[in-house]
Amino acid sequence: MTPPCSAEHSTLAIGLGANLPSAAGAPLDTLVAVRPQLHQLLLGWAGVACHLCWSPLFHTAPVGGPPDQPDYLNAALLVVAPRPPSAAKALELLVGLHRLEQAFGRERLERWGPRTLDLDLLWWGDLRCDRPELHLPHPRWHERGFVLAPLLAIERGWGGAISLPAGFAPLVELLAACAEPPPQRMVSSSMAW
Ligand code: PH2
Ligand code: MG
Ligand code: MG
Repeated sequence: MTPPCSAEHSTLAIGLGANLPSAAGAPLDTLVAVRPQLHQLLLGWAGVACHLCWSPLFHTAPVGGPPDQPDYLNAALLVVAPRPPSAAKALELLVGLHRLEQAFGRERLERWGPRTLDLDLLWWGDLRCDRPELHLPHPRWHERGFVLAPLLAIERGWGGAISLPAGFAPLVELLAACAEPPPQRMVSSSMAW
């Protein structure tokens, strides 16, 4: 498969996470259920078919938040988006991501607390956005194993470097610098979870 970088396309990354049951079931059921809905959201948002690359699922130890929260399931999604990145379009997508989180019972009670579903916009090309509701690139994406390990799995599936925003080290170096315990790939989940 071709790595997603060309003059007409920009790469957008989304992080997915869950560590509480939702109406859909356990975190695995939530992520399986949200996947086609997220696909639909992105098709509508882009206005044309866009190429999606899903990572495998990873079991990850919680980072931050209350000490007793359950482990997470995390994944990442790369979208080869046909438009030039813009803050207005990014904010439009953020609204859609928040709607999906709410549809799966997301409650915002405490920072980094447990959640039924978290959908984070990580970056969109080199777009910078510094608004209270959206910071791009996401300020911590590059130091979190639960984000980096899924992205690296996508990269390895391609066999070529995925295009990161300017100024970041390669994924493999970023992951090696992480202090967290290494995320464990879910053995039963293929790329088609
Ligand atoms: N999300 C957080 C805080 N801590 N830890 C793990 N393992 N996975 C997450 O998705 C996660 C977290 C805030 O969004
Ligand atoms: Mg998050
Ligand atoms: Mg979030």
